Amino acid sequence: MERTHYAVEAKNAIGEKVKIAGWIYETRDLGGIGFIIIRDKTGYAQIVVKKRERPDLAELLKLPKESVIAVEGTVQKSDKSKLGFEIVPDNIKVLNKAKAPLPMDVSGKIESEMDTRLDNRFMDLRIDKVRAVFMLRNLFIKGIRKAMYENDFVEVQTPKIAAAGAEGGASLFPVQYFDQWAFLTQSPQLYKQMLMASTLDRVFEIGPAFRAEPSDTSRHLAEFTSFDYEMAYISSYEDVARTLESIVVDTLKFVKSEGKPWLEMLDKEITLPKTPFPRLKFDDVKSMLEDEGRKIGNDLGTEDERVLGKIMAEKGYSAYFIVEYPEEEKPFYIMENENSPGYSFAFDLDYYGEELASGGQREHRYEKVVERMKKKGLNPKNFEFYLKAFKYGMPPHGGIGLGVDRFIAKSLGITNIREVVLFPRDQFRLVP
Ligand code: AMO
Repeated sequence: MERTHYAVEAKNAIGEKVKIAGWIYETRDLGGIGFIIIRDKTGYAQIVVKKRERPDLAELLKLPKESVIAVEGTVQKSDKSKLGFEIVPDNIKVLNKAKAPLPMDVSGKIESEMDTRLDNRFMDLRIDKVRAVFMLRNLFIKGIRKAMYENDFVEVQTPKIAAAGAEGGASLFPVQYFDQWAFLTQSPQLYKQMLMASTLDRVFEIGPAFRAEPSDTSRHLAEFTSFDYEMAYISSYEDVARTLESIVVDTLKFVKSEGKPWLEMLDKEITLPKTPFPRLKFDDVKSMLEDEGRKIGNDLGTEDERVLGKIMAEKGYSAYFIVEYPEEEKPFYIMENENSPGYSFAFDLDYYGEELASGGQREHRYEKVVERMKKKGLNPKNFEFYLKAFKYGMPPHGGIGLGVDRFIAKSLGITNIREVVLFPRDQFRLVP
């Protein structure tokens, strides 16, 4: 192995022999002595080289920035280095020389355009603040999984190529599937629901979802990461909402405690949302917004959500549910509220003035699902594979879909969702 320690770990190995490896961040030539600062995933280490010990010092210091080297040497304390330690090398090996000039600045001193950064994402990630975002993203995913396992959910993987969409035809991506047409799934909706008739009971998935959305916004992508769960034997949508609230809070607590070094690097803090998250009835939200001079129909637009976000922030809430939406704008799989015609058991979770998740109690009665499909202009024949699961013992159930990229961006106070996605896909970007 070229490495025994990461850069930051070397600090705890004073007096020991270590092997570290990474990219040359900077070199400094002070005549008889030279410094090479290398960077790896964890941070930086300084190599101090004396000319009389390395006659090739000048050459070493001329290595282009971002070349990859491996260093074997002894760690010593250093009061002069701001890292507090340096490495006296026995051996320096050049693993690969970088070409110059670099396609972008990676010192973090000159800010590059978003497009330049995304075109060179591999290099963009060498910037501390960018790397920190993705180390935190890793913790968000880990935190969600941990919370779900603790709540007895089973992790599943459902197909991403399917014969029918669940979230409206306009945003489907067709794919040629052998000699027929198929679609990239917009969400695992149909599959997670079918699993409720399977005894798996409580399932979750973290996976890609595809939407052919031509909208060029800072919160929509053509491919995003969706966190979905579905749970059976609920008695109302409240069971689903309560679960979501605890998953969101537990995940944020986990990231807050495990992500300290990365949060510090970003100079950010995670603020835990005030609990319990308010449950605002759609009609009350409508009145609140109409008092602000907004005209509201059966759904909320981006600007309505933003205004509501402001009102709720003034009351100290960053997360809140909007419950009991009119059924008209909600998908066929949502249960109507029979005691309150025109309304449904659908809810959204909004977070800092933006929709983060939607879900609710589903219609689990075969005849009623078929009825709702027809009402929404869908042909039940195209959904036979799904409807079959409702004929032979489908328990009452509900669930949610949450946009993971939005969750991360909003929690970190990042405006553009592309900042938290490694290789974002939108209508203008298919490579890298
Ligand atoms: P919905 O369509 O509301 O619901 O999607 C759920 C959540 O996914 C996120 N999201 C997106 N994120 C980035 N780019 C996009 N283009 C995009 N579209 C959606 C949002 C949204 O709240 N099947 C239902 C969920 C359910 O009822 O279980 C669904 O997909 O954060």
